[in-house]
Amino acid sequence: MTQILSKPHLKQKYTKITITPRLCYFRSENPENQSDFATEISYSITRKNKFIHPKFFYDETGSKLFEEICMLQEYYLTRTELEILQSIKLDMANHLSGDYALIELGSGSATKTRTLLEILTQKQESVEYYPIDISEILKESSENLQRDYDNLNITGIIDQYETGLKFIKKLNIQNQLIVFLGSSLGNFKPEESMKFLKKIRGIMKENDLFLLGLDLVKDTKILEKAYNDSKGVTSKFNLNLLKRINDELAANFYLDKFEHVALFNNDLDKFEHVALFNNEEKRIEMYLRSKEKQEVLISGINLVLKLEKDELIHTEYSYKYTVSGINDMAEKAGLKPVKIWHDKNNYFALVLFSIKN
Ligand code: AVJ
Repeated sequence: MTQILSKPHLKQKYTKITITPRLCYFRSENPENQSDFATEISYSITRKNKFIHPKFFYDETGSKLFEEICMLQEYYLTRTELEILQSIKLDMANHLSGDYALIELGSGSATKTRTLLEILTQKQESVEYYPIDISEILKESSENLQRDYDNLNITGIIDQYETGLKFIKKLNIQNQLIVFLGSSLGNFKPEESMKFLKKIRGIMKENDLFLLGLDLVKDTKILEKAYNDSKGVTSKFNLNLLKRINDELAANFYLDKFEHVALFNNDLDKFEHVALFNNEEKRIEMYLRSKEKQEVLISGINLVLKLEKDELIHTEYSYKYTVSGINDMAEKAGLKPVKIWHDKNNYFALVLFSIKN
């Protein structure tokens, strides 16, 4: 999960693409590219503890699989967060005095965003919306949104979060409502989350608000089911990382879940999805397990990868939170919790912060 090979310090250049007078994008000229993928994979997969960074889940196939995960019965997160958002509309509106611009980190398909846009577009004469997302999915969802709200102006930023935030800071927007939903913060380790929250704190001014969606600690069985669904979508989402390496780095990871992958003489799939809750660390841990001792040729990076039987490749952490943990985190990041909402089962929380002064 180390970030050492990403380069957030590099000066970013952006290309502006104007679609309509109310819709434009800025695309970073320095996004995640092929050589980054190759460089990061050749580093991370040759460590003693092999890993693949979770940001690589979201190619086109992976993004679609994630959308599918969000609709699964076992994956309560998306549904529950949406339920909370719908139930707090009035309350939320009362926290917004004056006009606000909406800034969203990781907007994805923007389904949940609609609940917030409904509040803002009804209250305000016009609304400025700045979605930041690394995925080009942003274009599709933004076009749909601008069709549905005629007093909405969208400036999309296609970039990684950290550089996207720097871009926003330069715009010096008054009254920002920053949102980071879906418990995406959970992908970061505690020290990385703290850095990230401080970055968000760093772009906030007096009246600004920050809405954060976090998954809460709960019964282990419920948590583990959410990441081991009966339809096997999460398994496919996880294995898609190896398919990407096969396709993009010319490797021969054998996966029978993806029938069209070129095969040798195997008649078994040699990797399996593993997800379990680590109670000490309060996180779901995802891995790909090598079902047998094997060697995988990754021609694109000139590597023969040796794997032992049952060896694990780590692919994701998904941290779960407690209310007291959230309060501690906020305190350290210089954020003041204004309000915490949750669903009736206490599965998920939405936290509204202002800056602490
Ligand atoms: C998008 C990071 C919030 O951790 O629940 C879903 C990703 N991984 N199923 C999560 C994910 C497996 C998801 N986040």
